[in-house]
Amino acid sequence: RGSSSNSRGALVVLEGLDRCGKTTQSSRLVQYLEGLGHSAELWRFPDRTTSVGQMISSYLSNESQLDDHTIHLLFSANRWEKRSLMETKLKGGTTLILDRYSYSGVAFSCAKGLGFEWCKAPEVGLLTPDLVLYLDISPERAAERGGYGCERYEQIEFQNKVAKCYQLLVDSKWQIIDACRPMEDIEKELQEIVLDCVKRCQNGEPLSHLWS
Ligand code: Z5A
Repeated sequence: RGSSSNSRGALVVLEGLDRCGKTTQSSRLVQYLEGLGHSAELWRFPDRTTSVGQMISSYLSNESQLDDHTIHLLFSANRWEKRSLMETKLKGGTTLILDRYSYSGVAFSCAKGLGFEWCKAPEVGLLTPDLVLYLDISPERAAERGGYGCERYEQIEFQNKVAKCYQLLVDSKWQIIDACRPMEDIEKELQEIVLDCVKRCQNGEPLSHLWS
């Protein structure tokens, strides 16, 4: 419970295709952890509140056009501008639940045809998550959920390519979650996995950097 002076918070990332349920589940996870007395915050990328984030937001809503490489680097810059605060929060004992992170950056740009290694390069040196929860759903099932189709990237064919690129990023920190089940079932499964991770981090598991 809570955090002692030498324990740190966990860095937990939720990833997946559009409408897989990341936002729903990440806010429920924060509520759950806070209910247990842990310090926890929900962060999302892109963070549309910064000036870089506003450029990204206008690109995503098709109000502006940018070269694919340029927007890729802006997404990355948007993570770099939060990096030191992220480290401070984690070292201060706060668990961060992230709605998207570097994996989205690589998967979405790679799906457009940019090189896999080129896409990874600007992420090198950011903090490595302790856990990546991939909410697995087909683009067809996701499209049946509310609000699909308003932003750039929200097309089934493109989302299929993104899913394939995500598979190239899977490593030992990942857990693949069946996201087609009722919200409450997914919620329960995530609670167990995340609590276990929070405890490991409290016990001193060191922070590391992408992608080394
Ligand atoms: N992008 C990028 O290219 N490069 C980067 O570096 C980053 C991102 C960080 C914006 O992301 C776009 O930016 C995104 C990737 C790209 N493009 N796409 N696609 P975003 O996170 O702002 O937007 P989003 O992916 O479209 O997220 P979303 O719309 O907020 O979806 P979600 O968070 O996964 O799902 P949700 O809001 O929790 O749920 C969607 C709906 O489904 C909602 O009505 C829920 O009530 C419902 N739902 C949720 N769970 C369930 C279950 N289990 N059953 C039934 N219905 C459910």
